Amino acid sequence: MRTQVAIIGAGPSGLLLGQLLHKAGIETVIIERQSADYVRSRIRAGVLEQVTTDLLDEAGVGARMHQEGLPHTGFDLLFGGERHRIDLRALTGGQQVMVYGQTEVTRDLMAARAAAGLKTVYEAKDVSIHDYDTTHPQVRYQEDGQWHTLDCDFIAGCDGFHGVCRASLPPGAVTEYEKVYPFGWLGLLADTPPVHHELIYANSERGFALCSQRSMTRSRYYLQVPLTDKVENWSDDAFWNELRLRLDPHAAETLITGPSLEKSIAPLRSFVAEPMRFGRLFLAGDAAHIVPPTGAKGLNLAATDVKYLSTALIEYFAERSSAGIDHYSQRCLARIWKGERFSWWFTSLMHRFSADGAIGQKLQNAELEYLVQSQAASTALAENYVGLPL
Ligand code: RFL
Ligand code: PHB
Repeated sequence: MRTQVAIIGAGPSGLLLGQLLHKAGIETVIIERQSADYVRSRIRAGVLEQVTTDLLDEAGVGARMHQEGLPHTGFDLLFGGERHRIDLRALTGGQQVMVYGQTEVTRDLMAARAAAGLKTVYEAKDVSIHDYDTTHPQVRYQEDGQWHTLDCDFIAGCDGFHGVCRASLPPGAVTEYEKVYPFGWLGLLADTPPVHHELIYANSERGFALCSQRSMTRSRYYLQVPLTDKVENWSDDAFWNELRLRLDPHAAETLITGPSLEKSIAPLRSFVAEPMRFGRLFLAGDAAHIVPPTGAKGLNLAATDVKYLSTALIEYFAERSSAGIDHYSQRCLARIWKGERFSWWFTSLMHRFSADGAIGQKLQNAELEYLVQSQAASTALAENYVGLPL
């Protein structure tokens, strides 16, 4: 089999890249390790920047998002038992974010790919990449017990943090920067109305909590938990009780609880691999970088990588110009590091770090008070949250 761009991974990065390239008449084949149902059922991100929604429109998959997504013009910061609204629209000259689940983005992209009759190999086994430092890269994999070879012009490594592409690079080819945080997020999804019409980011003495949502009838909540915690040790009741204790009295009283549809624990990590291009192999999305979810940046950074990569590949195939390809890594990393910085800063501000002791909490409180009192500080938060310009 032969294609122009072999895409490894059918997460949001791989699917969006496939769609943008298809629109430009470039052939792709996606090779995915998991089943389509498994990919569709992963509960992850919920907040899309304008840059991401524009890109989904450009890919021709924005219709349902505009119908069912919830535009948000602000969110609440809760600390010292009180809530303070961050007015994103007022602070950024009219910008907002869109609350629309990654599950739905994935579903829309998969439907568009199927409708266009584009090839995706699900449940591929033993995927490996070869000769990406030549003009004839190859991908090998097993499907239904048979070995296959996919010849291509380029390989896009959209295979997430635990993927095969970055792991295949020779030692020394890549520099990795990493910070692992001493806690995780326990997430719970429930068919209950959200406690508030906007998100609440809470810094409480008992640890961070986040009240998010997927629709007017579906809520997503998170709790900071020790890395040693196991999801089996958290009954739904224990989750709801702990969440109430981290909220302000009004939110705690009005919180509507119900059985969980999903509960899971995710570790928090900051990670960047440099560079993101190796000959004819490109890394994009979580394959190249991870942010802690506090700033809601992961999927959005993945989308901008894909924007830069699709533009570069379209330019290459249309004009045989490698200018875009040559600048891919540098252009992505400039934006990624700003996303990394914001995500690290917001995580540091909102979570309990037991090692920092009482002085750590006092400093956090002082910064939070400054943040809501100073227009300059609120603006810096707001403009990063809605997303920096491309
Ligand atoms: P993905 O989604 O991990 O997809 C990678 C795909 O590659 C496949 N794969 C392979 N395929 C073939 N061969 C192999 N050897 C393979 N190895 C792996 C995998 O099965 C998978 O299908 O990466 P991608 O596409 O780069 O997308 C990145 C986003 O998923 C991620 O950044 C976000 O979910 C992060 N994130 C958030 N981002 C936001 O922008 N806003 C948010 O509100 C937000 N909230 C979150 C989040 C991530 C979270 N978790 C669980 C880490 C909340 C949470 C809790
Ligand atoms: C989510 O809804 O899953 C979500 C929202 C905001 C974040 C992280 C996750 O910062």
